[in-house]
Amino acid sequence: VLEAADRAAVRALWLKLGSNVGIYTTEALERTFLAFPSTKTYFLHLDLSPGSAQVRAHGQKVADALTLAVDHLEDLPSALSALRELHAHKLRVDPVNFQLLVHCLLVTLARHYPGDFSPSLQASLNKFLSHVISALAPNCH
Ligand code: ZNH
Repeated sequence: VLEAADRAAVRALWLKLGSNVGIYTTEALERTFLAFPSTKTYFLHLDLSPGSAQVRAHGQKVADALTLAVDHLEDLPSALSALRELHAHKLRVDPVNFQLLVHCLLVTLARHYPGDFSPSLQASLNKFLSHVISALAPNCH
């Protein structure tokens, strides 16, 4: 479970992001595809060219899932259970890829919110995102 200070830091950042979560998640996806090209193999059926509307639409879905997670910090495994099912059994995403996306999301947020991105915010976000990806990974619960 995340500590109260971590939860408060994540909620405060999410309030600040507001409706821009999708924009930053999309940038994080684009960075992931560029920096770690092997991640693209899961998305060969999508148009991955720069500025792609399909990547933007997928980015918005991932963003909405992250916002759902922020709204359920006390119980991520059950909030994300359907998505765990999807990623583990249907999409069969190798969990190492989750770390790559998280890395790119942190870089993206640090770039857009340099004044907020203290080491302690980084630590809280990293804990939050680690909980999210462990709730998405197979054999959690
Ligand atoms: Zn994932 C999908 C979330 C990561 C791959 N995803 C998806 C969705 C969501 C998500 C929400 C949608 C679903 C429906 O529609 O129902 N993811 C997510 C999150 C994360 C992720 C939250 C983290 C954090 N994924 C991921 C990764 C990968 C993936 C890392 C690889 C690389 N996903 C995927 C795919 C899909 C998805 C492939 C499908 C797409 C389409 O559209 O087809």
